[in-house]
Amino acid sequence: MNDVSPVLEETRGAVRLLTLNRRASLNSLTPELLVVLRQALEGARDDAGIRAVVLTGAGRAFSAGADLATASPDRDVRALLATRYAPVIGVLTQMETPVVAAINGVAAGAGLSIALACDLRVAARSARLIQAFVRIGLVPDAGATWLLPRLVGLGRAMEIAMLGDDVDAERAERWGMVNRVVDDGACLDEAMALAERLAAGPRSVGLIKRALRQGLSGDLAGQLQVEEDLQGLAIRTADFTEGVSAFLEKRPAVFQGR
Ligand code: T3D
Repeated sequence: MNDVSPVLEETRGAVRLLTLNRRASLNSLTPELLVVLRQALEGARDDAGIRAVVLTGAGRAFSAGADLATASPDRDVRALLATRYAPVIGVLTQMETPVVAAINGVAAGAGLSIALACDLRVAARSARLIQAFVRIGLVPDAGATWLLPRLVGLGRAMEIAMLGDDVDAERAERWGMVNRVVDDGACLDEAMALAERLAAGPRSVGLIKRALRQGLSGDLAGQLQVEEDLQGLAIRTADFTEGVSAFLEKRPAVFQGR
């Protein structure tokens, strides 16, 4: 019996670091890993002391997607997607706590979908992002067909998904799939630095995430309403009071995330 967790958790100040941990198969995704990952994300979401999350992979990969060693045409893939993958994508995109992906190496298939569902992405220079589904006769899943065109536009999404070619880190940055490319050894440090900045930010960081995520699905009139609601919340936070006081007193603001 293997008692090593498929997702490692570590707390660094106000940042929770989650590491996909099946390195022998490039952190391929099993139903068990997806359950543990969802629980770890929910734990971070529900912990008042955690104000940002970093998600990365152990070893030389972020994740190579679904574990193909156990894939089979007989599998109830609809149930698998609905009960294992969708909840992970749901919590990643709906939790107010921002999530930064440190794409330390290859991210393929549903492993890439999970990275695309994070709020910011830092890629190691040697990382490859691969919509590998078409290579094995599948359709992109775990939100990829929704997330990818919103990041790169429809034309580029068509190319990436239908050809399934490797997208190197530099092209991923040019096309908007990742926010930063850094030297290989610096990927986690850069992601942690971004997460620490977010963790030191005001409560409105989480409200901004909500606003931008909701805006992807709605129309302008609806979004103006979303902004009214969220600004109504933001203006009553202690962080807004602190932000204005700090501005008037010409000093850096010290936010508490509330
Ligand atoms: O049923 C369902 O679950 C449906 C849901 C599907 C969602 C999906 O994610 S479908 C897409 C699944 N992923 C892939 O098709 C990618 C498969 N992997 C690759 O194409 C390559 O491994 C990579 C391009 C990612 C990396 O290539 P490379 O040359 O750097 O590494 P490698 O030698 O191919 O892999 C290293 C080891 O990891 C190797 O095992 P070994 O020979 O050392 O014992 C390889 O078999 C294993 N591995 C890599 N990817 C997977 C995997 N084992 C299981 N599942 C994998 N996805």
